[in-house]
This record gives sequence, structure tokens and C-alpha cells, in this order.
Amino acid sequence: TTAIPHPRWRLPVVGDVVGTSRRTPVQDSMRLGRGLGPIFTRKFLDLEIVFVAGGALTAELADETRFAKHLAPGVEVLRGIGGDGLFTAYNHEPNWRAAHDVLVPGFTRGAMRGYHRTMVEVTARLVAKWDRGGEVDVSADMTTLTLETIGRVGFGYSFESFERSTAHPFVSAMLGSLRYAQRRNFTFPLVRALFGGRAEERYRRDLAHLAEVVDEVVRARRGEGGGGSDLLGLMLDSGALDEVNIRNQVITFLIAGHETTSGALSFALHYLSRHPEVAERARAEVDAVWGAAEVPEFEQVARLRYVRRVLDEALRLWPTAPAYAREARHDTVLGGRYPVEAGQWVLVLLPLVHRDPEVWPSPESFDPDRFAPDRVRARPAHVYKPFGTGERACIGRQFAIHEATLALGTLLRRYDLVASPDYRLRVAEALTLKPEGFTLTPRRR
Ligand code: MNH
Repeated sequence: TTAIPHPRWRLPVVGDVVGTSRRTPVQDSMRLGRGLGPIFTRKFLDLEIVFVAGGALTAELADETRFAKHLAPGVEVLRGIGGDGLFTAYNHEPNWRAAHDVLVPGFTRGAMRGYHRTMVEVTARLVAKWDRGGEVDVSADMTTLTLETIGRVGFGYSFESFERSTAHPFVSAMLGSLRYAQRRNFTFPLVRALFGGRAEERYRRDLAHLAEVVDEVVRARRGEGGGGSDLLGLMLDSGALDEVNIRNQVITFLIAGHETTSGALSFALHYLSRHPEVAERARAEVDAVWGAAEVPEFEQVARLRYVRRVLDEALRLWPTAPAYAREARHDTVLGGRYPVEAGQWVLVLLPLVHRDPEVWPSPESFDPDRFAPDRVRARPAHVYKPFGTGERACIGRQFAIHEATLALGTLLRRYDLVASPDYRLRVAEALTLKPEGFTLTPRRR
């Protein structure tokens, strides 16, 4: 067995906090972890977290006979919002399997085919906005697009976000509660008890508002006699899920179903604006595959192979759900030399895993051709994990890929994507990663 390395400036009591900020925990860990190899630890007060940063160890952790999902502290705090919804459910909760089985049919290829038309309609709203001209805030517009898409496609509910000048109250409540839950992770209980009263009260109000809106959507659907082939219809018709669980799933899907896809689209647009030769090739593909069609057919989206590689490569460099945790099912040894006891967990830090020089030549460069089929086949399995791993991996993966490829194809075909030449990528961290302050001035081709 071998000791696991840690950052050089480990202070007594507080731990590895030198040069770190609570606003950028992921990027701090990337910086501290570089040069420490495929596994390292960070210590915060009395909590020491093991980070995995290499491809080979990530592949080992994907072995479901030895490891399972663990709710890391940053995810566990979201139980207050998502409860026993799919993302925050414990492995042992029977509602996880029950809801998973009910919802899987909502994510098949056939289901995606059924969602395609609505996705096209929502994308058209974005286009109408961009057609009005001027500079656009990319992350904000992508968030509007993806939230509106999951609302309408999943639950038949429109936030009418493209028609509003201020955020929908549901969106404010959602963001407010997320911010509170995450911040609570970093404040001391005593400080919270003394000064946290108003924030706590606001949190309760936000949660109550979320529940109220969701209950209204459910009531409306029941009033129409239930049914429908979307996610809500599947849950109501199954009879397998209780009221509270359905509410937790709706909130979970509205959050998990938009934040990450929004960031992925924003990073992809950033890299497209920085690599004109890539944008040119992607656009040529869209022109060839979509031809003169006003809007693409379902099959024409999956045929955008190169656009898809742009998305894959953006998610390699900036996996927008940047970490997931794995716990040992029984005592085991990781990498042949690090003992892990049953129940002990480690955090897979994807931005470093996806830059492991043993796996990815020139890891910092943006090169969609890394995802050409022959190069994918030449790589070991389980070293690229933007959607997590195993039975708790992302259920919405195909949904996100269809939605994002459709949006990128549509935008590439219609606009030249002109970014300010002096913008340098800044990554904002909340629940997920997003480019901060990134704007484009789309010009009609
Ligand atoms: Mn998604 C789980 C990443 C889009 C709904 N998602 C996960 C996990 C990752 C992830 C990583 C595993 C987390 C863990 O192990 O703790 N998800 C993404 C990314 C995108 C994404 C990078 C877009 C890009 N996710 C979506 C969309 C939806 C969705 C779109 C819904 C429509 N994701 C989920 C749900 C889970 C999940 C639900 C939890 C699944 C489970 O545990 O059963």
C-alpha cells in the first residue's frame, strides 16, 4: 500500500485551503491536483476527500461489482430539494428502482422521436430571439432554451421564458433554493444558527413554491384525464409512484434536465467561435445533411456526426457535471495499491480524468476528431464519463444529445458565430459548470 499524495501547503486544522475560493471548488481542485498524479486527497477541516484524476482508476471504479454510486456531500445537500427523486435517491431506496423502471421508456429512441417536434419548436423561439440581432448572453440563452425544452417535452408545461423580460417565479425559486443548499455546505453550523434565519426562511418559501407549481401541473394533467406519452404521463399512469415521489421527480428533471445541457451547449459554442476551421466543417456537414429542409427530420439530427464530436469534445474539456462519487461495495484495493474499505468513497474529478495525458495526447487542445470512430476504438473503455457510470448513470443522455445537436446544427446553419476577440474563457461554478460572461453577436449567413 502507498500513501496518497496531497497538496503541498496543508495547514493544521483547516487543511488544503491555500489559494482556494468557495466559488471555484472544481477549478481549485484541478489546479491543486495537477502534478499530484491519478489520485490525491484534499482536506477541509476534519473531512479528507480522495480525488481520482486518472483514466485507469476511473475505469476501475466503473466496475459495478466492486463500486456503486455514492451521494457526495455536495449532492446530499440537494436531498432537501430533490428528495428521493432519481438523482438524489440512495441506492437502497426502493423508489429508485420503481421510478427508474417507470421512466426508462421515456428515454428510448422512440420516445426521442416523439419529442423531436417540440424540441424544434423551442429551438425556433431561440432563433426568433437571435434574429432580432445584437449581442447575446450565450449561457443565459442556452439556459432558457433547455429549461423550456424539458418543461414542454417532459411535462407539457411552458415557462414562456422567451416571452418574459424577468425570470419566471419558478425559476427564481429553483435557483434560490439551489444556491442556498449549496452555500450551506460551506458555512459553519454556528454561523448558520446565528445569522441564517432569513435565508432559511426564504429557502422554505422557495421549496413551497416549487411544490405548489408542480402540484398545479399535475392537477391540470389529472383534470385532462391523466395520460400522455411524456414523463409526467408515464409517472401518473404507472400507479407505481406516490404523490410526493412524483413531485420530487418533476423537480429533479426540471433541474437535472436543463443545467448541464445548457452548459454543454455554451462551451461548444465557445469552442466553435474560437476554431473557425471546426465551425466551417461542422456547418458544411449541416448543409449537406439537412439540405434545403426548413427544419430537420428526427433522423437528420443523429446524422450530424461531426457536430456530435464537437459536443463530445466540449464535454471532455468541460464536463458540465464535473464530478461523481463512487463507494466500495466491500473492502478492496484500488490501482493495486490503495486499500479502500467497504462504504468508503472517492470523488471522480472529470475535468482532470478527461485530461489524463496517458489517455489523451495534447490533452488541453480542442480537437473533435478525437471522437472519430477509429480513435474511440483505440482508447480503453470507461475513460470518458461526462454522463457518469453504471446503473446510476445519466438517464437523460440521449435526450441531451438530441437536443444539443439539434440546437448546434440550427445555429450553425443560420448564423456566423462572432465572439469578442478579447474574451478569455472564465468558468463559473454552481451546481454545474458554465462559461461566464461569454457573448456572441450572431450574424445571419
Ligand atoms: Mn444527467 C444523472 C450528467 C443531461 C437527468 N447526469 C447524471 C449523472 C451525470 C449526468 C454525470 C450521474 C451523477 C452521479 O453519478 O452522481 N446529465 C449530465 C450531463 C448532461 C445531462 C453532462 C447534459 C449534457 N440529465 C440530463 C438531462 C436529463 C438528465 C437532459 C433529463 C431529461 N441525470 C438525470 C437524472 C440523473 C442524471 C434523472 C440521475 C439518474 C439516476 O441516478 O437514476
